[in-house]
Amino acid sequence: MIKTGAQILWECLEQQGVTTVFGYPGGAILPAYDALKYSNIHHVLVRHEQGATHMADGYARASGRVGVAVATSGPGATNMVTGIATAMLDSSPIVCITGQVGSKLIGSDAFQETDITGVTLPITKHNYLVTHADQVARTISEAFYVASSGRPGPVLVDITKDAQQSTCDFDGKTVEPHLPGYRPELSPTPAEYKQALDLIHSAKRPVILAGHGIVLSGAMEEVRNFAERANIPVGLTLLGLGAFPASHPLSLGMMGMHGEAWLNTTIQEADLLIAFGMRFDDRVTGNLSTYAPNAKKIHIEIDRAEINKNVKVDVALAGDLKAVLRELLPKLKAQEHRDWLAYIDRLKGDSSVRDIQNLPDNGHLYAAHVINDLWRETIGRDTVIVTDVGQHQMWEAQYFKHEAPRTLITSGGLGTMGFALPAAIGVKAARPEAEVWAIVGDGGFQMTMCELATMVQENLKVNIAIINNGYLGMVRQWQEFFYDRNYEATPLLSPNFVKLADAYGIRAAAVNQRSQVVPTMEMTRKHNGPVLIDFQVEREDSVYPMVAAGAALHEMIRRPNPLEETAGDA
Ligand SMILES: Cc1cc2nc3c(=O)[nH]c(=O)nc-3n(C[C@H](O)[C@H](O)[C@H](O)COP(=O)(O)OP(=O)(O)OC[C@H]3O[C@@H](n4cnc5c(N)ncnc54)[C@H](O)[C@@H]3O)c2cc1C
Ligand SMILES: Cc1ncc(C[n+]2csc(CCOP(=O)(O)OP(=O)(O)O)c2C)c(N)n1
Ligand SMILES: [Mg+2]
Repeated sequence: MIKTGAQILWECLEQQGVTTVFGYPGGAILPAYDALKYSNIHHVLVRHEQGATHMADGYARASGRVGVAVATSGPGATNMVTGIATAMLDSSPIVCITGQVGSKLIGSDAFQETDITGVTLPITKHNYLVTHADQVARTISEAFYVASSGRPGPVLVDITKDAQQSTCDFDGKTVEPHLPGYRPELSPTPAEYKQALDLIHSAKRPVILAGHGIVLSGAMEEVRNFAERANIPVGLTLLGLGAFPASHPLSLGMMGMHGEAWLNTTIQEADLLIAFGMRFDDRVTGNLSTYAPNAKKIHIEIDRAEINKNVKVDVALAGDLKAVLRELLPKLKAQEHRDWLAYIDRLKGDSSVRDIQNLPDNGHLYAAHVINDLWRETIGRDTVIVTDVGQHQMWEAQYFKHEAPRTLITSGGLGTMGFALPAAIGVKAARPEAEVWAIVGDGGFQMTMCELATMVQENLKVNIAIINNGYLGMVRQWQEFFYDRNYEATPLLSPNFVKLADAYGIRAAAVNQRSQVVPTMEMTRKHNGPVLIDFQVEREDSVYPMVAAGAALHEMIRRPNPLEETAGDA
């Protein structure tokens, strides 16, 4: 049947299982928007194209399906750059579709022309420029395949206006991807498996480093079986949180710059690190020259480029984590590691001392209280937390105990402020049955708060907890520690968030006392629509512990007054 490129586009997206896209129209993508009338796909009108990319990203991270964002050429496409880079750094599968000027105009500085494939080359897994209607079907099929296979990531498809308008014969069948040079399937050799098992069986002080790759691979059960059979404690990266249950006796919490002190020490004293789908980010390792000096290292990783990139390893098992663990598990011997686990328990100390619920209420509201109360309030319910970037993000990682994968969605690698609200909208669109909370700083919220209107227009109940400390808190903390408390450009004026919410028809409340936290959360739950809570917290609190840039992982800055301990850092 003869169809336009624009019609083929939506049909192919439907073939890929797409039901929702996030976008913003404009001249060069108008033929595609016009053809939406033939499609059942739901289009969410965003308020800024960055929001569309974060929504697609949140959608993907919450569901495991590919998220889709649409924009016009020029400024529409360049507004997507931050969201694409965010997805790239965290291996999130999204497909971004942009309109482009007519193919004959390319290179002429035509109205709203930007070389978006050139701009996004280093921040996409792959990108395409489509100039004929007959290229649309194959390109969409390949884009979804590349985005979701191997190490996932963002793919951009730039479609010229004439490619959308012109016609070709389309039989409606899915075109298979044809990418002879792209081989995402890898598997280790029997010798490599044996080397890994030998190291695991001879280790006395092993630790598993659990990363985001566990979630991407769907290997939660295998990781748990592995850890339990070999009795090996598990430390998690920020993006790994939820991949292994926080309440499991072998869980040691988060590692790294703001990770648990006992875990960082454990890693430094280990004789074997077994890395599962994590990439030894600098926030995780601290100073590389002093990182886990006595440990052999095994790295199970799907992207060969990550192996020996930051940390030199003794054995690399290149492949999909779930498949690799399924090979290893039948040969893995049961072990005890009693002394090592007892030693780590002593490092942890008495956890009730650190239990924030046991601290006296000194009249101040700490972000840690808010987050810990939210965790307690939502235990046992299907809850997804989406954070923005900064201190509140780290406190979330420390005080919200994640039991299941895809329950914490956060920008780790790029650390993109403005991520939380739009990503949470994407999460709610993907998982309408879940209770979705955006935990966001007063700074980051103001970067993308225009998306409140998207949330209201779409009738999505996202609960928003603004952790309002009157500062760009994480930067203020660095100024406090490393720049003689010179608080340059970090005190932050904000609008009256309750009135702002009111202007959008969103119910809102301001909270500045601990006793109000739980009742306000209960009100939020009972209310049918979205709720925004402005938590006015202690202004100059800091996240502890902290590994200063360039310091060894075990050299942590600790909270000066343990009585005011708010982090798990006794
Ligand atoms: C303010 C701030 C502070 C931070 N502090 C910390 C901190 O204290 N601690 C911390 O941990 N992080 C911290 N981060 C986050 C940090 O920057 C990294 O984003 C994070 O450590 C990366 O975790 P990851 O390696 O598990 O995930 P990713 O970066 O997503 O890497 C996943 C890895 O898994 C691999 N993979 C993907 N699929 C598979 C598969 N199927 N099989 C096998 N492998 C696969 C990928 O190739 C990749 O190498 C912080 C971020 C910010 C913004
Ligand atoms: C887009 C962007 N710009 C700048 C930064 C640098 N940065 C990291 S954390 C932070 C402060 C965040 O402040 P706020 O949103 O109020 O959160 P808080 O740290 O106070 O919890 C800044 C400016 C960033 N991560 N992203
Ligand atoms: Mg702040």
